[in-house]
Amino acid sequence: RWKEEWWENAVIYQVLPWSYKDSDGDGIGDLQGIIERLDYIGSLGVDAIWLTPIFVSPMDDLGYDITDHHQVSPLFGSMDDFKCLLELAHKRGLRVVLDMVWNHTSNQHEWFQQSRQDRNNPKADWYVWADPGKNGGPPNNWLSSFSGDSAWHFDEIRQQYYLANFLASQPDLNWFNAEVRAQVLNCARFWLDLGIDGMRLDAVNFFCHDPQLNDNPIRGQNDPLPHGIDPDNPLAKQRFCNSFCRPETLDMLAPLRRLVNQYPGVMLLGEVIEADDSIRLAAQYTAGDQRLHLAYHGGLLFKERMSARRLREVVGQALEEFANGGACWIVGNHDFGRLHSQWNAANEPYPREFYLMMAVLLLVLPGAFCLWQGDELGFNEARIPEDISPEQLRDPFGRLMYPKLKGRDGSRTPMSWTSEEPNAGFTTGTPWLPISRTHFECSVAAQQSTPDSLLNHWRSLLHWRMTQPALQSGSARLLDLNEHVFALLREESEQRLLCIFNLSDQTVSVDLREFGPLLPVQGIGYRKQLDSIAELAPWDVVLADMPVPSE
Ligand code: TEU
Repeated sequence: RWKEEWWENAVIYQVLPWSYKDSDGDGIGDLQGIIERLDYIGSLGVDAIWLTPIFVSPMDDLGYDITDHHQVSPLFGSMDDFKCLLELAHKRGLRVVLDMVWNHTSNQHEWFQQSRQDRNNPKADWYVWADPGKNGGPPNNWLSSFSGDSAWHFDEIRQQYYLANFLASQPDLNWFNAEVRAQVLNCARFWLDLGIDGMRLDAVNFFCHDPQLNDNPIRGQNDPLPHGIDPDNPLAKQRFCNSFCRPETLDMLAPLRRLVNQYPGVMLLGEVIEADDSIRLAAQYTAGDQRLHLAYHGGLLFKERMSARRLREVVGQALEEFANGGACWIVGNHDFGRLHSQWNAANEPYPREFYLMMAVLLLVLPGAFCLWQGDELGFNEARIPEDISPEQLRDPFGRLMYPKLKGRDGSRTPMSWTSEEPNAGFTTGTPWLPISRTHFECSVAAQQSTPDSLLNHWRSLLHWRMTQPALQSGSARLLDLNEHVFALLREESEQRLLCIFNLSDQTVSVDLREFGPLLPVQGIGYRKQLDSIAELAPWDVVLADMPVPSE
């Protein structure tokens, strides 16, 4: 290995325990199910597993609403199951990252139940409480990211409003309270002592709010709309710089980082999604050595069709903002849909070559990458029937936005293990979300036995990537070869790797003479022969080694 720390260029496989593998027939995946599939995960060639929340919760929001931070939800198994998973993962060289939800708790958490009693109890200040505004309504104009309605909810017992940036049943913790921050450190210490390798910090850019409770600025008619937000969505009307995305949060991460520094090899990964300028904001969370190691951003979550121009903009910005590392890429997850349904607002399907190319492209970008379970199989977004009723949706966000939006269920459906078994081998019971017809065909079993399957392509790329010094720790530079082409030079003292992608459905030719003699890369089945003027078929890839100048 050439890199200093495992996470710098890690591929982190995101596992949703609900949908991975059910071992007991209740229709919901569990920790024993994941244990059964560790060989599969190990065979992919990823560095770590990120488990979405596994803690005790009423499960209003997939477990992002916690009532006990120190216990595993019985829905997924026991603490012993978790310890077993951790040990067996480590045996296979897989690291385990837990999803920590510290922006809010469940309203059923005993902290909130106490906090709401009155204004003087010991936990009175643990959540964000405020008196009604001048008109007797909510204290200000802040909106919930989940409903587009007020983020404030009136509590009848305490006779005050509390802040909830997501569901009403997910009250925001008050990060300005030192006891709350101490509880967070306790929780972190508890899991660190058990030997976990990292923590994903859910909604980390939501931790602090403006203590003055100033209104969010209203977006003017001529202000550019943020990327990926529907103009009809009420959230498009505000800039969320007071209800979240506050600079105060950045300094509050230092004690957590100091704690984590006592556990060598442990990584902190922040979720920093912000509609206006996600890359810039995410980079702030990894700047210096007192914040997070990595942050994932929404740079690649745009809706328009993929193009070389757009990609150059996004990667170019990330190279600048994350000049000292810390970038983590996502192209979809349990919130943002599937790789196979991205960049496709016009609903014109891309050919198979596009996805083969995207796998290479994503794996040569500098920084870490989160691979969402099922994307290695080419899952498309499961179709939610038009006539579905809101009660049939499992995602509370979908229920709140119904019928305009139907939420995130389409990205969260179960893994497909075999093509012939009922429920694709995921469960012997009734799956908690229906398994998409099209997902049966691309099961793990079917693809393992097909040499040129997408799954085998991802696998060989992931293994190849580990052997390429320039991809492990090399610098990255964008090259301007042709308007339809995205090209990147990854450079390290031992290797100079030229990566060229045709981002169009036309054949293009690129002149490679300026790079001198080129060699096809070893260890991956791309082009045995390189011409100095290369013809690239639609969605074609060129990977070439440039000789390293000798000293
Ligand atoms: O997401 C928080 C978040 O910042 C948004 O990405 C949010 O998912 C989006 O606005 C909805 O389209 C995290 C979790 O990833 C998500 O699953 C939880 O629902 C949310 O926090 C609340 O805990």
